[in-house]
Amino acid sequence: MATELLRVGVIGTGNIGADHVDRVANQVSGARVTALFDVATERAAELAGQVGAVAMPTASEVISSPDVDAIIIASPGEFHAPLTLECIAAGKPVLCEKPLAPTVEECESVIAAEQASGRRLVQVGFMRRNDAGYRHMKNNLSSGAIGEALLLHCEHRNPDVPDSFTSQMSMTDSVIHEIDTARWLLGEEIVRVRVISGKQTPNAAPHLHDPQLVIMESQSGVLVSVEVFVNAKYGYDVRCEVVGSSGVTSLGSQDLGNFVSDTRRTATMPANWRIRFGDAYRAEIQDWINGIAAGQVRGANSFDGLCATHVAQAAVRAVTTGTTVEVPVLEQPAFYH
Ligand code: NAD
Ligand code: ISE
Repeated sequence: MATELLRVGVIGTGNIGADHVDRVANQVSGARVTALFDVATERAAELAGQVGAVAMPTASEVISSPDVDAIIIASPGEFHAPLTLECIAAGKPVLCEKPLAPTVEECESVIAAEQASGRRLVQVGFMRRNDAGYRHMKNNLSSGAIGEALLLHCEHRNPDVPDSFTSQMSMTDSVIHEIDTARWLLGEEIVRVRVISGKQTPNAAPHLHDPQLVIMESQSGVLVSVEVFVNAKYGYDVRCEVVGSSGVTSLGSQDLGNFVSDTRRTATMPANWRIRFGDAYRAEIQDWINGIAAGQVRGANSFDGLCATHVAQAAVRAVTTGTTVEVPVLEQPAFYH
């Protein structure tokens, strides 16, 4: 007998939402897209036509639809918490893009509702946990191959950002990935954060500090440095290195292959996050679908989302005040063990 496909609704069909629609429809197994919503109704309708789904008039109708078993939220961050709360109230699993919510209070409301529902339903889109390179680093750490982690160095370079992008958004939109990665790789919490801005690139809008250097410290004292440079121009470049007590494990700039012409060898690198993390997004969505079939949340959960937002908010305060900001260490509820 053929297995029933998971029926997925997608809310927000912009950059990453449209990619997720394509992934569910064409790149992974076990699911199909049945309903979409975007405030840009024409875009949602066009996409729905391409994948045999229905464009619905509101997000609430997607969530409550009897033709939807699970939901992906890919709207801007400010709508994540209210939509996630609706999914929990409907008892439906949800993959919410990062951040779980921009404020700690909203993340807490999601955690409270999820626990009250008695079922873990929420996964947060920290897809670097599904990237082969980061997984390799995590294995090298947990196997003891490099000894004890002492330092974690990260680089996060985007080619460019719109003029509306702020120094604070470098923390909440970009560095939040390194915050989750650091927690996941080190297996402990970040306890303080400081942000330093030095010489400015001439390519950033005048209001944006770019690049910035974020220095964090973990519970056991591991120092985590993140260079965030969102107008690096030359490409999308994410690198990471853990220095351990007896070795080093790292993830370099991604090489997409090279060509030789006119006596020159040219290497190609990703132009954006879509290309760099394409395999990771696919693995994330496949794992989410498989997890739902097994009644599990396999990726970052809403407690991870809360912790990441706590650190990101501390980093925002660090940008604004120029001081070192302490981050409270939260006790993980047994529900999320
Ligand atoms: P985007 O602006 O391209 O797309 C957002 C879409 O949401 C737009 O089509 C917009 O019309 C729609 N929208 C706005 N208000 C809405 C509402 N109330 N209900 C439903 N739809 C609404 O943005 P994006 O780059 O696709 O980012 C969307 C989310 O995904 C953000 O939270 C972002 O942080 C996250 N994101 C994650 C990654 C990643 O690497 N995991 C990469 C990019 C974006
Ligand atoms: C974007 O929103 C993402 O989440 C990408 O993964 C990240 O690299 C980029 O800096 C963000 O703007």
